[in-house]
Amino acid sequence: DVDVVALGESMVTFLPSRPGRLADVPSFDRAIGGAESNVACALAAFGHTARWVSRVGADGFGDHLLERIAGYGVDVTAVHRDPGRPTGVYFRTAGDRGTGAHEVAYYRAGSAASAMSPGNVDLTAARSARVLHLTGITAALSDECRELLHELTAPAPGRPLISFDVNYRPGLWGDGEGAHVLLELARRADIVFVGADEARDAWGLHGGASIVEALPQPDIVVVKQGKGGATAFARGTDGMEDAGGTATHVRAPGVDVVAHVGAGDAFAAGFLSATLRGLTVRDRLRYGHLFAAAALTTPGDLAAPPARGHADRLAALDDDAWG
Ligand code: KDG
Repeated sequence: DVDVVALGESMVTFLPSRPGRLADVPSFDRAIGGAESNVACALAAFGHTARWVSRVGADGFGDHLLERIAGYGVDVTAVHRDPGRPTGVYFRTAGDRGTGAHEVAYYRAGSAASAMSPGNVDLTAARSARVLHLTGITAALSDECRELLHELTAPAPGRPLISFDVNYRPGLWGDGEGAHVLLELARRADIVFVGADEARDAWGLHGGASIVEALPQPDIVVVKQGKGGATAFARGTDGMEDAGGTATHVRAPGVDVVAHVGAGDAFAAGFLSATLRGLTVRDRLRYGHLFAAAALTTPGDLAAPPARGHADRLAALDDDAWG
């Protein structure tokens, strides 16, 4: 088994060459995006074994995604090529740094990945991992994708630890449509990542206590509060040391934000890395923040994680340094 499998759609991403509205930006630089492959890439770059499971078109953009993601050391051999459907792409504005509203334009309806289903994805490759990382984005892509998530999160003996990042994308869901689906999936996971803002927008839940009450099943629910840090609510059935329904809060280090996109993925990667290493909940949160800091200070969706020795030294600083 590999340490982590991440399953989901990745896209070629076009980032504006200068700030402004999509209507005004004259040219774009090509990058890659995809919440799940971002997690796989960060983990592989940090030294874990990681596999990405997905579908891409039999087109140049599909080639590019495979090359770039494999370049991080991720195993892409279980990614299927679909000659009948294109690779998804998306455009977005820089958004951050006070340049106005953040715009995202997806061209992914009918993409190769949106046709993922239990019948055309290598389920064995997806399950041969210590951790299987999934996100709510996949649930928004199609009924087949939703069925696939249902299948992979079904309780089964020996299933990998299921990590689920809610990743609420209002632009992919109709009004109020995602709330129930995302809650159902989160309840079937072992580790849940959710932004306090997402819980409010998707579920109308305010604050950690109400989120944990709505998610009684997972072992750990991590509520991210942006600059305010993150709180992990642990129930302790996976053998962690400070188990027992405790809440652990770790403040986020202050950084000069270049772009928020990809920070949540980086946080999940850092947290999962520390989970795989058997570290305490507090340390899992610290690694989450360290990976997120690296992503927040780079413009693309996909950020390299901090160097391992550097991250280990920072995570080991005493409580005073972490505030
Ligand atoms: O988390 C970053 C992602 O939002 C980005 O890479 C694209 O996966 C993506 C999506 O569907 O929004």
